[in-house]
Amino acid sequence: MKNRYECYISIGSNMGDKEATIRKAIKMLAASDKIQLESVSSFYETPPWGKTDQPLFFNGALRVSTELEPMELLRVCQDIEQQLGRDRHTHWGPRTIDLDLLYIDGVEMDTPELTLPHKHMLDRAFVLVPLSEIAPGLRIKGKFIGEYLMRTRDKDDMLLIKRIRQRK
Ligand code: A4P
Ligand code: MG
Repeated sequence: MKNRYECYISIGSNMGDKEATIRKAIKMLAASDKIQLESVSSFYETPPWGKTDQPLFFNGALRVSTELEPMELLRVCQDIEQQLGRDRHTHWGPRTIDLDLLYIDGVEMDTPELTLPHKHMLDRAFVLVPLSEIAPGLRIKGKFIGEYLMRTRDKDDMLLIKRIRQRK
């Protein structure tokens, strides 16, 4: 039998109709017969991190279960980004949609194409706040998500937009 992976994915947008694009991306992921959508966090409006002279983002987090290998899942995410008009130009710059793989249970890797756990996830409130909603018990490098979250600076500037779906 094939391996199944439990994967956490971060989703973000700061161009166009952010909420509609995020919803569309989630639908597209869930439409794959190899990917089961298990949980979706609330969406948050978040101040831009890294490159600060750009519009506010919408961010959320997802949990999926899949038989796809990590690189295959990344390709599916990149495909969805492209179909939704993602243009890769500025590093950390504005984007219609961004799907990042955060964490895959039991997988650690560090290649230019894919680093797991995601190398900036533990410093970013826009990742940790939605993730802590859907994975309060998740431990990364020996610590709970909430412990990393307490150390981030930008967590109080995040605004909850709406709960879009209850956890299963
Ligand atoms: N890559 C390596 N590891 C991963 C991974 N775990 N998940 C490679 C996804 N991709 C991974 O990504 C660049 C390369 O990273 C890809 O070729 C992939 O193979 P990209 O999406 O093409 O480019 P990018 O997103 O501009 O760069 P990067 O470094 O991924 O930026 P981030 O980290 O995604 O940051 N502020 C707020 N509030 N909310 C945001 O969502 N996002 C960013 C972008 C900056 N500031 C933000 C937000
Ligand atoms: Mg990215």
